[in-house]
Amino acid sequence: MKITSYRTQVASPGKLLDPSVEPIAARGANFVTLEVQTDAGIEGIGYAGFVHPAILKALRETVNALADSIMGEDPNAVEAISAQLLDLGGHGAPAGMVTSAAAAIDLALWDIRGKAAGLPVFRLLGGSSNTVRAYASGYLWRNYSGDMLAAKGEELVASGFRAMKFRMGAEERPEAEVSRMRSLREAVGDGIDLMVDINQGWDVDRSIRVGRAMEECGLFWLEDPIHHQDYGGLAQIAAALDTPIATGEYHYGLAPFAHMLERGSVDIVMVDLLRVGGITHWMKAAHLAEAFNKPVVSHLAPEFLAHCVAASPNGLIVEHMPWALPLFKEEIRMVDGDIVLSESPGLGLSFDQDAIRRLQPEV
Ligand code: SMN
Ligand code: MG
Repeated sequence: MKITSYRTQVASPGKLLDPSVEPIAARGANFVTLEVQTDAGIEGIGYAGFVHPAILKALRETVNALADSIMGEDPNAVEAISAQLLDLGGHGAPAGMVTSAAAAIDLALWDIRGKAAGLPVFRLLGGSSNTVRAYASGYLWRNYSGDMLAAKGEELVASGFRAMKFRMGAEERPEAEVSRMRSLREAVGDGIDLMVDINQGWDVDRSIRVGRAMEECGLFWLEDPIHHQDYGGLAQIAAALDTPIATGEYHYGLAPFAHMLERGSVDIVMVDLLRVGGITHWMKAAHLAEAFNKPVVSHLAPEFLAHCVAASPNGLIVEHMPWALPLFKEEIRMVDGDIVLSESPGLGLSFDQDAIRRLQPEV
């Protein structure tokens, strides 16, 4: 089989959102879609994105340049193609935009491989269960009061979620942070798992102080309390708190995962699909975490990463973040708070071309 052609488009599902209510999502839900065709008549799809609209044009050009370079290649050669594409980005540390663009191509190649084998990607990767736990993300923002968190949390439980992530780190006083959290815990009850994401907003002392105070609410994890490259600081926090520390989403490539695991900086390894370099590299990070006896969890892109978490023996839970879903004809199927993967060959997804046409960015 040979790769014969491709097409990229841009789309901004963030346009569907109200920027005064969901500013981060409205600004960040922008994508370059990719369709890759082969001489076997099989087409694979992928995307790069979660970027500011200002970056979209350059990202699309990068995907185009990398895709141009693999015409005529065998789509099964995911390792060789990925190495070749990352090499084009220069030597040394992974280059951000090139890695994301290479990841989009890697996704499309896995889609083609699955379709050629007649298997959904999670089975091609060696998984057997089509069901994987999920948590709601992208609904409980940092600017929400305790009452808003409680109301939205109840809504998420009513819609079937059994776990959800909220954001903290905006309050001056630790007591105010803990009180927001108490509002959410009281609203959803003890049976719901709660994760909290600080997005690197604290320092080590504050993380330990507030982290200890929050332990009464029984957190599932505390995510990115401090800068992602402060391996020593994260190790201090992980040692001081009973709550597991989740980190990893900000890192590009595979090597940082080895460093954080060796240093004891992480309890729950979070891997971003586009920053790590696609499915090929996401699975390597998952296996690395497995060797350290640590669970792995996804970051964004649930429509793709549910396959990877389902296929990983140490796969714990999928972040159900809906930003890219308007691009696809298919919806994510949920039963009792779990994602149930489709048995369609490949990634089980197809782009909704009408939606992509409607979602053209303004620039
Ligand atoms: C996050 C990352 C990127 C965009 C929005 C939110 C957050 C997460 O860190 O973990 O989902
Ligand atoms: Mg996060």
